[in-house]
Amino acid sequence: MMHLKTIEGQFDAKGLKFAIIATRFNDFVVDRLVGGAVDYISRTGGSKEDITLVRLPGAFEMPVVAKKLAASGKYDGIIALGAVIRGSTPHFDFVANEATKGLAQVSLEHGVPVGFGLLTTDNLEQAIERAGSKAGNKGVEAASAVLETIRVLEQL
Ligand code: INI
Repeated sequence: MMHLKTIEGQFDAKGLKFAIIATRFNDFVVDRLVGGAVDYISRTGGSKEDITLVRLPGAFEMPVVAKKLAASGKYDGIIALGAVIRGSTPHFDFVANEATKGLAQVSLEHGVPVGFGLLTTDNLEQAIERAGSKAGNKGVEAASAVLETIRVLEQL
C-alpha cells in the first residue's frame, strides 16, 4: 500500500496527561495491569506526574467515573483497568456488558480515547495469564492503544 497518504500515531507519550481508573474488585490482578500501564507510559516518554490514578469499587462503576474524567477536559486519554471473572459471580454478563457499553459510550460522547483494559475471563488463572504472565499484560495493551489513538486523533 505505497503512495497513500497515511495517518498513523507515534508511540510518544511526552507531555500527555492520562487518567487510569482501576477497580478494587480483584485488585490482586488489577494492580498488575496498573503497573503495566504506568511502566508503558514511562517507557514511551510520559511522566508519572502526568498520570492520575483513580480507584473505584468494581467494573460496574467504571463508566460514570470515566464520564466525569472525560468531561473535565483534563486528560488526553483514560485507561480503564479491571477484571470481571465469571467463576466468582453469577452476574458476570451484566457487569461485563454494562462496563463495556458504558466505556464505549463515554469515549464517543466526549471524544476522549478510553483504553479498554477490562479482563473478562472464565477463571482466575486466565485473568493472571493476561496480567503480566503467559498472555502478556492487558494493562500495557490498553495504554498503548490509548496512546496511539490520541496521536491519531490529533492529526485528523
Ligand atoms: N466487579 C468487578 O470489577 N469484577 C467482578 O468480577 C465482579 N463480580 O464478580 O461480581 C464485580 N462486581 C461488582 C460490581 O462491579 C459492582 O461494584 C457492584 O455490583 C456494586 O455496584
